[in-house]
Amino acid sequence: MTMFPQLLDTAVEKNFQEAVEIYAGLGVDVAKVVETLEEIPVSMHCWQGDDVGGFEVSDQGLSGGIMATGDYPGKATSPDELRADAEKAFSLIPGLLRFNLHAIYLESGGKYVDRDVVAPEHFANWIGWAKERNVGLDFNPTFFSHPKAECGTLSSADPAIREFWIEHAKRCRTIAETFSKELDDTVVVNYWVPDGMKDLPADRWEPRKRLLSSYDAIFADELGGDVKEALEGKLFGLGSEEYVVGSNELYLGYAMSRKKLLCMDMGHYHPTETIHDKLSAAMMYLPELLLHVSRPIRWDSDHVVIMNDDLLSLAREVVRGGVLDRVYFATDFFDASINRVGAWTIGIRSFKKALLFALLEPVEMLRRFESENRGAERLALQEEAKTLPYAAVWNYFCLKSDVPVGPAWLNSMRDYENTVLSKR
Ligand code: RNT
Ligand code: ZN
Repeated sequence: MTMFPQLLDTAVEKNFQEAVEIYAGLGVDVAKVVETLEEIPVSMHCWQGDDVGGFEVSDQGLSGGIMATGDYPGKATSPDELRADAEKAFSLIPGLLRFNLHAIYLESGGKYVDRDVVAPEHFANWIGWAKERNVGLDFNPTFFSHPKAECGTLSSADPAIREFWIEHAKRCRTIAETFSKELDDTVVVNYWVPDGMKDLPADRWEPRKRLLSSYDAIFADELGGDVKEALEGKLFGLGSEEYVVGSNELYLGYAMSRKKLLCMDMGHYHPTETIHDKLSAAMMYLPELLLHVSRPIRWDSDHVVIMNDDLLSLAREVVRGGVLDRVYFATDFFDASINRVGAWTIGIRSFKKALLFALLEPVEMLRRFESENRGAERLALQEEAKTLPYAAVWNYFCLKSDVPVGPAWLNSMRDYENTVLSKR
């Protein structure tokens, strides 16, 4: 079995000191960067751990225009397994993490509890775990994988179906409120509904009107605690290729007029459209945003995040805009074809690396070149930044955070697979 060597602490520290000097020469204060990175929370999505299955007693199967493909062995089949797997991933990822739950991850003691009766008591174990681990929780109502979600949810033409899902959402708000009070923390709730049509609709208007009035009904009551609510639009999904009721424009307007957050998922736009340029536009009007950190490939919006240009561009915009305190980061991908603890770790380590890369860029110099119309220097310095020793800073950050440095985390993943996951 391949064992990846762990770098010596002394080598990590030495390389780090060299990097500090190199960056200082470009006006970048590395110590400050590391401090900033440490404080940026990323909300790790629970659903990579079990392919978006959840723990409802009657298994509905994944539906709603999203799909997890692959059958790599070892997925979590109970809340305890999911918690153990998440903890394993936590031990491999540096810096602050939160945990992002969906309503279908309830624990109902073997009884079937339908969506319109979910309550805080079904999340008591999660709250206990979060307290013990000192990790914040975020939440999502689940508007998919349910017989009443087959022909729309909050935009359905059938008032009884709408009522059912409005009730679900209201109950989820109470759960989030409980999280916030119990953990004395801000909780982000994200609303994503799969409502849409495969082919040319006769009417694009009425479903949108109904969706808006459903949301207005959901949000009618003030919530206690500190709960932030975001709406996530989408261009298309599997089986909703032509029309998705909750589109980006609809939710941008809704978020602005109702003082909610807009959630932008990196995989929810035209296949070649990226979201980094949208931040400085949307945030002229929106105080806060939720970002779903993901990676689209062709028709799929949820591949494991890697440090590609899209990710770097997004990190840059948040950093350069100085809006780290106005943006919430949540990961959203699900790959059932690889080790799931590995998927979480790859994705979130990559995202944190991208944030670090952005924080280390010599932005002051770049801005000066820009104002002096020195385009070659501006471009050259951005290219040179790609070969600056950011990896030395990353390694130091991992060491300081007490997680494996470099590919050594793979030893731990493999060990967990052999001793735990493969026994399931
Ligand atoms: C689906 C959305 C949504 C889901 C999760 C499970 O296209 O991206 O965020 O992935 O709610
Ligand atoms: Zn998403």
